Amino acid sequence: MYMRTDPQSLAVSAELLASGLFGKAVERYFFKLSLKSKIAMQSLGGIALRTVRSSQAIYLRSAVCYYSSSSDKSSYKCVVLGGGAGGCAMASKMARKFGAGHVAVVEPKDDSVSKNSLLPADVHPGGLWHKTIADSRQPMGKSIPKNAKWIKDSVASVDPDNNLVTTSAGLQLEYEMLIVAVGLQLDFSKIKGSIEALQKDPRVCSNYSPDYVHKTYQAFKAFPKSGGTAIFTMPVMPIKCPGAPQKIMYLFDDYLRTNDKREGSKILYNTNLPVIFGVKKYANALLEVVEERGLTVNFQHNLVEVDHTKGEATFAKVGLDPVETVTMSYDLLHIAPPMSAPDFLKGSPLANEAGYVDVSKEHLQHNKYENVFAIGDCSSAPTSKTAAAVAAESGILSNTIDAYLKGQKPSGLEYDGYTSCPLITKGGKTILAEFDYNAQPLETFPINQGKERRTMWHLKKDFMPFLYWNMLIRGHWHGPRIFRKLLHLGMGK
Ligand code: UQ1
Repeated sequence: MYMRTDPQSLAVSAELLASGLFGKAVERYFFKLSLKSKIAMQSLGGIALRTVRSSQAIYLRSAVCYYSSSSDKSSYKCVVLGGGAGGCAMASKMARKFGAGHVAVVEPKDDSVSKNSLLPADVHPGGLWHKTIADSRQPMGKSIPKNAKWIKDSVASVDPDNNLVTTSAGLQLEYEMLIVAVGLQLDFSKIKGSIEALQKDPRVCSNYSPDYVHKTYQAFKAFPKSGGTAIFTMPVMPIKCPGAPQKIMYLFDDYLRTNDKREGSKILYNTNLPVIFGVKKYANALLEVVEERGLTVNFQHNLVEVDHTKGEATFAKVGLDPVETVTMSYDLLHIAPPMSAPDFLKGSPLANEAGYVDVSKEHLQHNKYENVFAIGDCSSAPTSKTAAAVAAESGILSNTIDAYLKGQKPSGLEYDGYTSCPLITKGGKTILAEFDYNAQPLETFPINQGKERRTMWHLKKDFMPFLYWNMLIRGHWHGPRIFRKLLHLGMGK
């Protein structure tokens, strides 16, 4: 029945429905059923009703229960919130599964931006990187699958008890299954003066913001030839792409060296964390890089204020009671802002206490609402939030949804937290960190990935964008697990 979605059927159905109490009763009844019984009802009802030609009116009424397309309310088998990597990957999979017209993607942005854009790919410093900002994005309409409906709006609220999403423009979307993939929001407002500094001070930049990423390379170029102080900040976790705040520092160091400006300059990495990286193997490798390049790391320094009129940044020293602050002058300040779950999610029935979608970390299915799933940065899965994690999660979630549609509990392969961070340590060199929930390395290649390597730089620079745009967001890339198994001859994890 739910196949009858063409406008004429719907128009007729709408009329019949409006004029008949019976139709309303059927509608209410159908929406109260669980998805499993709905599917059973659809099949049984479909067979029965199709054979009784005289009951066409009832048939049409039932059809409209699924696709009542009045101007402010519509229904879908699957609604996906978010058009980022996870949203597009899952929308592609679901649209292939359910066919055209059954999947909606709610996403307000015009452009689709690769997580690569958080990385120096966007910055393109002085020929170190043969890519431009434009390479890291494409129009959203190209990323959202053609056979899914793009609803260009943001989410105002989700009512999972009634399977209903309301958008900011007041549109109501009824769903049978909901996939939440809304990412994280950037909380620049938590750093006093940072937004004004980003708007007005050419020395202040952030690769995390699509609005200010273009300033980074400008700030590189404007850095005083006579020397100065550059500060790169790392906020309270979790953030997306947690390697990005230090990668840009390594590229800046490289930029200064290439342009004969390094002498007389101080480069500081002021991080809220007590470690440079959460996995010991890679942390040790990075500490060697930092030492060799003469970079200063100030642990447990959290950026709290920027005064661009004085060119000063103030940091709270973490863990001290009473809190102590230290103010430093800058000639370049790269800000990685704190992040959090989008506001509509915080405090919603879908969220855990921290505001993330409360899903099982093994199967990504909601802990309370079995027809709700999450992927990517907005989920409560305690992995490091990267596109590589999204890739691995998309394979797991696909299995979870298949099991759900068969009325089964998810079983089989569990998500091990696989994530990856290609740590660019200079133009031409990358440490490819790959690890799991337990911060244990989970490396694809049978070589020591803790070493800076040119091969990994090429993998990152030349292959990852292809993988992202052509495989991941189309729902065809589930991470390198199979290759890891093959390359390790089936041994290891
Ligand atoms: C990966 O799967 C992925 O997602 C597409 C990334 O983001 C763009 C990555 O950076 C990395 C490293 C991986 C892992 C892939 C391989 C082949 C090791």
